[in-house]
Amino acid sequence: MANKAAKNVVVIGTQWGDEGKGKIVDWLTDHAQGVVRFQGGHNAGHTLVVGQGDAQRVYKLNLVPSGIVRAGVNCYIGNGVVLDAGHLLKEIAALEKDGLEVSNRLKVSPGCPLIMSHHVAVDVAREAKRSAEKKIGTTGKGIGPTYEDKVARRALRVYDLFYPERFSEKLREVMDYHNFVLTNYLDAKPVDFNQQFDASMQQAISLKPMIADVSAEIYAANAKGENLLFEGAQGTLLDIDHGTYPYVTSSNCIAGQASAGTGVGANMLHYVLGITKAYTTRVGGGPFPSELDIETQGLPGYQMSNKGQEIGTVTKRKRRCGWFDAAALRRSAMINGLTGLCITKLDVLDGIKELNICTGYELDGKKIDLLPIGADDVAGCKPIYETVPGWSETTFGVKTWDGLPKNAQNYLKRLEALCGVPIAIVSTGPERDETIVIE
Ligand code: 2SA
Ligand code: MG
Repeated sequence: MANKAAKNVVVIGTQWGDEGKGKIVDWLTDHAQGVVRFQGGHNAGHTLVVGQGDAQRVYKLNLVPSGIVRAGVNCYIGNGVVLDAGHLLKEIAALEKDGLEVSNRLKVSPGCPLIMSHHVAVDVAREAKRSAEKKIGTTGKGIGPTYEDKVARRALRVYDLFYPERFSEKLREVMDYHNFVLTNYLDAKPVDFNQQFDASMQQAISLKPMIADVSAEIYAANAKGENLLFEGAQGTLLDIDHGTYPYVTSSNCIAGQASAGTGVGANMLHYVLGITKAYTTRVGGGPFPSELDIETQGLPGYQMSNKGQEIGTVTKRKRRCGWFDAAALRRSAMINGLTGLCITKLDVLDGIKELNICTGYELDGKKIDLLPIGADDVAGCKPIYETVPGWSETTFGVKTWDGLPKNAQNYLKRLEALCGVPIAIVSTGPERDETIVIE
């Protein structure tokens, strides 16, 4: 039986990603002994700002869980993550160069499917072939094709790396298949078997000490009373099943995946914290009902884009921006079973005279108050807005609820009421102490 004293939190993005999960995971890690990734891959970009003044450090993480920047915290990569071993080793080397201890605190599941050169080639070639309006806008990291191989039961997984003969045989078979697709359907060049095989065998040597039965390890850690944080990547509306399909990523990004993507029972997930930006952003293609113009100076969308520094951490693409969408949040609250919300980047809205909140949509002549399923219906949604007054004071770095301007408090209370989930935390800046906890 898991120790009842342990309190585990699943940190989930409730929108289209980039809600500021990394900072909150880092902040919560003060009370945790382990941080676990359970889906996605190095398409994720989590930015952490630690310390002040000259001592300030900014860490950008893709695969390594955010807990790594706290000394003594164990980090785990669960089976639900698709692993680019070369990328992981580079990320570890860069963090270790920065003075962090990584390899002795990071454990990787042998069950992770491996991202390899053929997956990247297929991802990029497919995107290139799609017409402008059909582009998913993937990060080009090979995420989709690797999850496809997993589901098709032909993926090479981390444990295969340690059996060279078997690895070679499987790799040849799977590469033949992908090279056929690349050259016959995607007008692209084939990838080289020897190059991938040699690289994988090299990576295996460095990875070996980090391989562990993550499911058993975190179960044991929890039994000792250690608190765990399950760190989501991307966001609910990018979930392969529940998101704006097909404009989604290829993993389940919702809270329940923390169980399947690590191998722990759902009863070990005690609290689901939904990280929610005070407005909405999306990077890549797909429908976005409350989207705004981000290019015209002086307009709210421009402010969100520029003040919010809304640029993809991985791909450096400009993120699309728009008003807060409460109807999308309601969907998100439902499918994640959110216990509480953490609102981030409130300060980005400082100075906007009037704020719109999308409370529902008009779809095919009917009014609805819940984001519909699938991209086609979402694309047909005309947002219905409620307008509330903004505030002129700065909320940046405010550390108490009472320190927030009245209209900012009202805005937050309105979001809470519309989404039906209590706000537990408000983040007012990237640093650890720029955080309001609501009792
Ligand atoms: P993929 O590469 O197959 O997962 O892309 C499919 C869609 O998922 C979106 N996606 C993301 N959206 C927001 N943030 C992500 N991480 C990076 C970041 C993205 C970046 O932190 O900024 O740098 O561009 C992320 N990863 C995947 C992607 O845009 C596609 O719409
Ligand atoms: Mg991100």
